[in-house]
Amino acid sequence: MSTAQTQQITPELRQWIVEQAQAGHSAEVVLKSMVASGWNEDVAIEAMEGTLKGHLEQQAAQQGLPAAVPVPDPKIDEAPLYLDAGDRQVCVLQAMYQPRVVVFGGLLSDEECAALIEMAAPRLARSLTVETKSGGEEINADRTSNGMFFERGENELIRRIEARIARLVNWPQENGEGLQVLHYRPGTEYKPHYDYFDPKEPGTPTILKRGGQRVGTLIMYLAEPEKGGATSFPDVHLEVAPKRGNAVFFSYDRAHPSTRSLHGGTPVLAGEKWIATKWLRERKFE
Ligand code: PD2
Ligand code: ZN
Repeated sequence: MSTAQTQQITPELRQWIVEQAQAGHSAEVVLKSMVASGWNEDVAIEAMEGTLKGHLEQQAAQQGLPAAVPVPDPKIDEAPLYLDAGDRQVCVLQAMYQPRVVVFGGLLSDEECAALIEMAAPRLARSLTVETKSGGEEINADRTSNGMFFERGENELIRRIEARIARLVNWPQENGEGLQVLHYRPGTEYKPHYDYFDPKEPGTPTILKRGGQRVGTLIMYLAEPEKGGATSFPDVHLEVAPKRGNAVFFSYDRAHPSTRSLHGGTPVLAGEKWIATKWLRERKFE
């Protein structure tokens, strides 16, 4: 029998791991000290991950936070420069852990961006947001862009992009809402908001019947404004430039501000901004 199979993760070990974290020791230091005292590295990593995750979840529940759920997650733990998205290699330009934000380069080709805009343009209308009081839709003064939704799998291009996204963020295609295209003229913006549905609003249970909560967002830039129009994350003072073909992905594992997933589209100051947004749900969206 190997060492990894014989070493047991006991309650005492879990307690010790929590104490080390509470004392401010980094995961690296704790791992080194476990390995130095004879723990197999894989067992030590498993013990630390499982223990700390469980501990954080327990604390969150004590504070009355909604339970954390699995989220889409690009596989970037080994810091690859490119990810295989099936029919395209996509560049990983930037990553942040809290909030989980990943910026991709070259997710769409210039031709794909142009084709999406051309197909969406005749179908644009003033953007609506889901009205959480009733579960219906309303015009929202915080969102001054024009927009439209494609049906999921509506045509060959949409199917190709949806398959690429599913592979990139490791999330089933069927959990995605239809792709939404938004057009911002100078002066228009999308004020900071959360993409998850507020559990306190009376219309939310109705919305959640169709696929559960939103757990991730991918914003793809189709046309770049000359000035302004970044996607901002005010809690962490991050701004992502709206560069054509690039995209910003972020996830939120509970419907709560502690995810620091507050984000907005800053006002376009010159030129026009076009984006396509893919919102990802917990379960099949139908
Ligand atoms: O256009 C953006 O940058 C933006 C900002 C915030 C888009 C969205 N939210 C969205 O589509 O959810
Ligand atoms: Zn948003």
